[in-house]
Amino acid sequence: MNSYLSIHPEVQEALTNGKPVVALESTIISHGMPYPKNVETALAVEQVVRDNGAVPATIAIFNSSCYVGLTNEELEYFGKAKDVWKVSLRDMPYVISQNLYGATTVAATMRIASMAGIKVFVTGGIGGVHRDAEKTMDISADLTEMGQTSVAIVSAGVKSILDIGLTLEYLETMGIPVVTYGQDEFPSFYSRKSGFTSPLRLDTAKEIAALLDTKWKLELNGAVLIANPVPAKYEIASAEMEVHIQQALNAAKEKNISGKNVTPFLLQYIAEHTKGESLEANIALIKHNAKVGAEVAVNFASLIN
Ligand code: PSU
Ligand code: MN
Repeated sequence: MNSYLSIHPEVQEALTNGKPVVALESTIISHGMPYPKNVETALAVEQVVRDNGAVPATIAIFNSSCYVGLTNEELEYFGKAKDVWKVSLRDMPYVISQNLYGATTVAATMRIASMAGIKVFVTGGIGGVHRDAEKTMDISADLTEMGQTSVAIVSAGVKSILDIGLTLEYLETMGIPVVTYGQDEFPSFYSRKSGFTSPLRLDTAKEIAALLDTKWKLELNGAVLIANPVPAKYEIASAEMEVHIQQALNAAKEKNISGKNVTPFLLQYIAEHTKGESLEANIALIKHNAKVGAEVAVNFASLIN
């Protein structure tokens, strides 16, 4: 056992007995949503995972250790505290050796989930290739991590703060299957549409689990990205979001926002300027992702046991 891992006893019991487990990230709690909605959502998402037959394992860093499965009090801390680091792969050794609090991104969460033996991970939106990346080189470590770590990620597609076309190209280069659940078009987080046809489509959790099992038995290491469209009722039209996204991008440029601050800045700007609507969509889609992720984890566990 890796000495930097602290696995919650309930999660450990499930892993030991081959029961389905779903990993969840903490950057979305500390840096992706305002308090107290972030904590309420994190708790509700864990409950959705349980209701659908899997054990939730929210991942974060503290006490110089990677925690897999948090208590409600720990979740509350990560939602409330202001001094929590946003931890991608490159930040892990610093935050652990300095004994700081770290909320893990998709990249860091995937890696820690994989260390613990968890195969399915649910989030809202992934990082990707940013607009203007040909000038800024801003490509999320989420993508390079997906190229090497064998965990399935359920997200609501790619947010259009990113360049969706370039992100899909990058995923293809890295050999990462991109499967949209139940429709032909790749979704763009707030919207079920993006203008891009999904590279692959599957209509059942069972078929997705079979794809995962096949990929990894072929020793094709790396992630599978499962894009789950936002429920239609909560969808926000792309044209409406584009106005806010353009304003957010302009504000980021004016303020010279760079590096790891870009994504949190854009997310916060958009959340503030679209008020309740985008937050409500965000909460609805992550709960829906949790349901699909749990179903995939349940089907995958039944295949390998
Ligand atoms: N996109 C969202 N919500 C989020 C993030 C991205 O819609 O909360 C977070 C995730 O934790 C993701 C990270 O892994 O931002 C990507 O950051 P960066 O672009 O700096 O790699
Ligand atoms: Mn970046």
